Amino acid sequence: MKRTDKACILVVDDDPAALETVSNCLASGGHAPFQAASALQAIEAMRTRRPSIVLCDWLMPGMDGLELCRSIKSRTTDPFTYFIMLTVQSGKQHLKEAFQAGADDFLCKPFHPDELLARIDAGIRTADLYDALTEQHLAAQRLNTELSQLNARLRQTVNVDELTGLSNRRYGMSRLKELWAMANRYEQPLSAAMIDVDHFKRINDEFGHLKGDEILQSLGRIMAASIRTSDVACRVGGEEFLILLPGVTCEQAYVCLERLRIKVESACLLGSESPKRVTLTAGIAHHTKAMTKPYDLLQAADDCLYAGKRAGRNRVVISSPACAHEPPAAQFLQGEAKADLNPNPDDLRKALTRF
Ligand code: GH3
Ligand code: MG
Ligand code: MG
Repeated sequence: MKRTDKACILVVDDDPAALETVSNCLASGGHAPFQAASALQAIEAMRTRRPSIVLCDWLMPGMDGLELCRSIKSRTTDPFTYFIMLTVQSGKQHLKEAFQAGADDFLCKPFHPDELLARIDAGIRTADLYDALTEQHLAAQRLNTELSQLNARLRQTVNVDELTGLSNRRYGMSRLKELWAMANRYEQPLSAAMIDVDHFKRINDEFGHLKGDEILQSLGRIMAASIRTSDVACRVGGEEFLILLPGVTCEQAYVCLERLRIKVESACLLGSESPKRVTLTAGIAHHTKAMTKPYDLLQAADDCLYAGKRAGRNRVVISSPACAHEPPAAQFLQGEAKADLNPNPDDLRKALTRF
């Protein structure tokens, strides 16, 4: 809690005459102290007024000045309070005991008014310095929190595609490098699917760019819902997507992408009268020992994608030489030369249910 008054001084003494003497002396120095006639009253005043300085008698009935000092100094969450012990106990042992209890200064009664005012000034300077440091510390903490939030947002924007909410190309490429290294080291399967929306330019031309954007957003949602958490789906270009499937063979990837293709074909319709379907073509490649770099995997998937485009679109094409265990049906898919022999996706799906 913040103080109500920075130079607020609390005088604590069970002797009303002593309270008056000290208060008058402080008033002569331009201060406006307030009073407490016991340690308990002082504790209540600490809570409500937040004084910078407590000028306290030692010997009081009930809680004495030493205990009050310990109690005030043990409250680490409160603002700093400069504690001056004002006592008739002038021995060095008493002085030592007061400082050990946390007192910041020690003054013997009877005191000289100038000395009391000089010590009060020193106390105000110290309390002000503590307040300034606390303020700086709080400001630094606020700044740190803001910075962490900004950093989290920055990390998010650096890796996420704004339109679809999927990962972006940068993130996809960095994950590809990691997954490629894992596939090499542990000889685990790794498949990649390049996906391109069919005739998207026509969609934009016919229904407008905004509708085109909505379609891309729907595709993003469908893709995100269709993959496993270990898969990585990202938008790599305008209407082009990449899905990385670690631990997944080419045949399993085919089943996954074929399911996605069917979902998109049935979910994304454009126009109300004789609605047009949005379709996509996908090319799948599988990590092989013959490949020397991650780009080879993307290139192989891209080759399949374009073979699929040439063969009539709305299909999934797999790069069969890349498959560790080539499915019988995949014989139709070997190489670009045979691309137009691509089977009807339904026939291929039936054949692949065995895998
Ligand atoms: P194909 O079946 O051969 O892939 O034909 P296509 O028309 O999809 O391919 P093309 O590369 O000729 O056109 C892609 C279009 O995608 C052109 C471009 O205006 C559009 N496009 C790219 N980025 C965005 C985008 O963020 N929003 C929208 N609405 N359209 C985009
Ligand atoms: Mg396209
Ligand atoms: Mg394209």
